Amino acid sequence: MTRFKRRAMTQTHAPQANNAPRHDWTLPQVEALFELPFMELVFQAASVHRAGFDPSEVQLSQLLSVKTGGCAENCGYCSQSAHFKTGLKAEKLMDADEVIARARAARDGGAQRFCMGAAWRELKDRDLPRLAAMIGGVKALGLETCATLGMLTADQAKQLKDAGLDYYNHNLDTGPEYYGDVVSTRTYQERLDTLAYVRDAGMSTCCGGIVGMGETRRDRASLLHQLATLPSHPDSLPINGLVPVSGTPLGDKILRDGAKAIDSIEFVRTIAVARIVCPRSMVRLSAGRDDMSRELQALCFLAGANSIFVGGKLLTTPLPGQDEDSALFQALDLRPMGVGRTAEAVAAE
Ligand code: SAM
Ligand code: DTB
Ligand code: SF4
Repeated sequence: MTRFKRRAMTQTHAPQANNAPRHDWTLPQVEALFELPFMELVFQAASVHRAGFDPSEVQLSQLLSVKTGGCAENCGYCSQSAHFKTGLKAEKLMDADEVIARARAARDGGAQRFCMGAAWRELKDRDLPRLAAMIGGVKALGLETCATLGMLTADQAKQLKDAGLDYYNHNLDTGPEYYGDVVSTRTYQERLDTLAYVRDAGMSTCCGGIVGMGETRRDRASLLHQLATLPSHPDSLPINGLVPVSGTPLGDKILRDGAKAIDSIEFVRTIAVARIVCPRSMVRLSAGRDDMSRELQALCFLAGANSIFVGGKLLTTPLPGQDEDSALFQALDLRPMGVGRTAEAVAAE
């Protein structure tokens, strides 16, 4: 008969009694959370989730790639890097009117936030006027605005804020130790600098990473440790599961080995630890959701995920469609977050 391994129910470094975010997490403490017995970890994470949020509410964001492909960076997972042959056709920056029309459709489909993504290493000043027109137009529809445009200067961050940008997405992607295996054209410190400009300009931050790139558990803990010790926790914390794209070094490795990018239970552990170390962040189940079963998504919501991308497509890779997500919400008795309330208002309640 199989003997089940007994693991100690060690006391971990749970959040403070009032659920106030802590910024003094150490890497060993974050690693210790990963090591908890699974049921204990999910229970702790679900308790933290309930203390800060209504667990039946999930925030819905929709993405649009406003400038696709031809990117100068060499992020080893990305379909849009000009360094790899992925078969993706590079396109120019979209017109503001077309973006606004797509945002209106997203709003009418139930999205609360609209995120505009560009395959740029960094934002160029010459593109700012068109982006400002897009952002202003999307905001006028009553949507929260988000953009992810690569590195920014302090001045560009202020201009985006003035144009009406609520959130800026800029991911750390992985822990500093594994970072060099993922990308070499931009440093970890440059990512941290852009995040600082975004915070200083008064915008909310959206910052997370990718799992399933061949990193170790320690690398995942290290990513979450970085996020939990930022001067302020990310307002949105996307956890992307690697979508293996043929032609990219990291995608090809997974496709060649025929392995799953990451074990499902380990993915749930990552969500749970993110929820515990960043108790007020909106933890977003991001890329990779298309390949997840309903049961796995349910476990992620139980473990504290409370935000998803919707609308059938991320930037270049697929997502479940509206019908599938509606059926999932119905089956799990979930509802879109705070219709009529912003994510910040919900978090502040
Ligand atoms: N170029 C900008 C940048 O890198 O900041 C914005 C767009 S970029 C595509 C946004 C994020 O998408 C990346 O930081 C990465 O975390 C995620 N991403 C890109 N390709 C992915 C893939 N194949 N699987 C999972 N996540 C991916
Ligand atoms: C984030 O962390 N995930 C989103 C959003 N921020 C911009 C992007 C996921 C992209 C997945 C790959 C693709 O569709 O090209
Ligand atoms: Fe460019 Fe962003 Fe893709 Fe990196 S993740 S190659 S910066 S589009």
